[in-house]
Amino acid sequence: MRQRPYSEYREYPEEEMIRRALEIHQELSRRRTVRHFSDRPVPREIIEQCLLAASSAPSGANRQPWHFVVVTDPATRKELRAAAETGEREFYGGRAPREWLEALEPLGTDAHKPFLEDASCLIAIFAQTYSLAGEQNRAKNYYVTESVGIATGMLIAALHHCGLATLTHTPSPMSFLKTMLGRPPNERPFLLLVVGYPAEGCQVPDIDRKPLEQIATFVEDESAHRHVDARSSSGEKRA
Ligand code: IYR
Repeated sequence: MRQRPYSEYREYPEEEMIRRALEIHQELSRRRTVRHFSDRPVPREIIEQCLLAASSAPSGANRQPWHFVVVTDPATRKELRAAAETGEREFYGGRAPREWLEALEPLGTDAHKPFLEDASCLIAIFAQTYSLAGEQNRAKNYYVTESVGIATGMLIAALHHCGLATLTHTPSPMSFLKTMLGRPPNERPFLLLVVGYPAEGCQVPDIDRKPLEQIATFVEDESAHRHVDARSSSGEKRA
């Protein structure tokens, strides 16, 4: 493939890098999954730009194996809600193992999905298991789940950055999304993203995020540590 200079890369002084790191940590930490939405419409321009941001995600062999169906039509949202609730009633009414239901209990979720109608915008995300590069010309896609997962994460972050709330809804089963939204055979439903403004007085579960020690392990060059210690003002060796 033709190569070109990476002229859009930006380098920052280290102080600014640290400031930016703190800033993105704070901004993303303010994101919460919301389950109560107002019906306030979301400007289409914002959705379009956020989808383009999501679609800049890295993907296996750059196949960009995703498709986003944006549903704002109230009648379609009503139908999607009905179909989702049918499956969810079975899930909560016996199909889900007891252990799974116990894990969900603190979140207070059940088969009622009013947010699918309340929120003004739903984005059904589809994963393309293969690309249709023309009639009868299938091209296998690679790392589809990873690619679509990364794009979805970027979409959620982009929408949050613009001041919109989201809910990653995983109706079970999800096949109705494919039939109701008329998607082609090379696509499988990945996730239904509910997008909008939180309802007035919206409450969220009082959860914690794991501390750094629990989520990360650093494998570092010990000699690099000694170097830093040697430079420290006291000059004392750490215990
Ligand atoms: N699909 C169900 C169940 C559900 C599963 C998980 I894992 C969650 O974090 C939340 C819900 C539902 O949407 O209610």
